[in-house]
Amino acid sequence: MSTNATPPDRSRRPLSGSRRILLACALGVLGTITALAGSVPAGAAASTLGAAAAQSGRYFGTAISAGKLGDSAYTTIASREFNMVTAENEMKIDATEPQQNQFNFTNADRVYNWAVQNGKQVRGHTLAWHSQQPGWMQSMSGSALRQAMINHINGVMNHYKGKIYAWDVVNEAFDDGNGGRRQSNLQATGNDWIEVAFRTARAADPAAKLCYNDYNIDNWTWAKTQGVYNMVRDFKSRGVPIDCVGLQSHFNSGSPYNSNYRTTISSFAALGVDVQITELDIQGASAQTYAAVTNDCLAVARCTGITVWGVRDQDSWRSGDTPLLFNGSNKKPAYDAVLNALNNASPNPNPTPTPTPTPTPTPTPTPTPTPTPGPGGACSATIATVGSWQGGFQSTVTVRAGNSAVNGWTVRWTWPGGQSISSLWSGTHTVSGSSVTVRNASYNGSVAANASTTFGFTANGTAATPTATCTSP
Ligand code: 9MR
Repeated sequence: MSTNATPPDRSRRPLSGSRRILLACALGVLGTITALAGSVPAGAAASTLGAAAAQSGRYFGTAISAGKLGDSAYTTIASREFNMVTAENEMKIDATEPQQNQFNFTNADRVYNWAVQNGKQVRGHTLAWHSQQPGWMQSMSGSALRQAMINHINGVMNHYKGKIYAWDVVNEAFDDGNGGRRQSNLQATGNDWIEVAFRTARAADPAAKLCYNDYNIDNWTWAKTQGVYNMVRDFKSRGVPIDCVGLQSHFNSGSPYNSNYRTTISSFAALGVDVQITELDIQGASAQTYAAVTNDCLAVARCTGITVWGVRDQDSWRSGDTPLLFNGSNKKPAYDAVLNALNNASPNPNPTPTPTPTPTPTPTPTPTPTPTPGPGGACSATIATVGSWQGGFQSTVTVRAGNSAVNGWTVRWTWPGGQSISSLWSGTHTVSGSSVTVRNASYNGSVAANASTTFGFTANGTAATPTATCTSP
């Protein structure tokens, strides 16, 4: 971690100050309550979007750009109004892993630190996407790309482990027209790339909600909406770990708001996932449409929050559409409409449950063989199952040096019952029958005396933890 701030872990639930207030009211002790950040006394209207949303246990967020954090007009509004932050570009793949295996969190941390220092939670955006890939990834394919995707998810989620409310694990993986998958280099690695991404993400940070995020899945009648709905239903039925669906909700004349939006939200929620409106902007910013969107979210208990895609119109990726809530420092009519809707919400009757960890968690207790400190250069390896599902599992292998440093290592094991590796990261592997040989990657071959490194894999078959041997040249 290189973040300067170490915030409390608030990743599991949106703000709940108002619920505490209401409870206190019922106990008749209102007069003794000290103000809670982001909350309002019962009966009074909240004066900011974040505080108003918190009254029903929800959040109201915005996209933030690191490059604008020096603009005090921008930060004044952003810090006052919102209690959730998404980095507009800074946590994307090209920003966080510009060269393969060289992670860079400089700008991502600027946004993250600004958010937590101003009392906000953070949505992570995004880990696996066909767009904004760094050049090295764009030119990859097949198992190398699959492995690079897994490695990227692990690298970024590990950096922010325990600190992110929800991650957009996979972004925009569906085709606009037909409800099928979008063609991309990631899709070409095999149709299971999305579930592998989610399983990897769950193992990397079990505290974060894991979302699938897309645009043009707002209108319930559209094929793309149905395609994503069917995928989420399938994931839930097979125990693929998914906690939420992000409806980007970029509304314009080509993709207008439709009153069946509430059906979309409630239908996804009925599958057992949260719904978050993740990138809201509306061409022309009709106050009526902004109110309708807000009320549609408020009508569904598992619609846990709304994020607008920028602070002021001038900050929007579509600034010509004037689609946001502020014109310069001025609140637009749409702002008042959203604030009123939030203030009129009844307390969420069924606030967000704690995210369920992997629905079919079978963390196999792994016997931990004591590493045998051997002669100079010796190493040991231990395989642990971190998650499993019908027909597959994911493991982490810890490679530990003995009393001397090792420079290069090889781990070998034999599968007991027909297992096979589907994807392996932080190492390179070869297979001969049931025997697996894994050699270090370029960046993790050197392990100091008594220190350790890890690699990981997903595999087909019944979870197994065979004894592994480790040798060092
Ligand atoms: O707002 C983002 C803009 O600054 C970038 O140039 C653009 C590049 O892809 O991405 C924009 O954000 C997108 C988001 O990451 C995913 N959904 C669509 C958003 C608008 O294009």
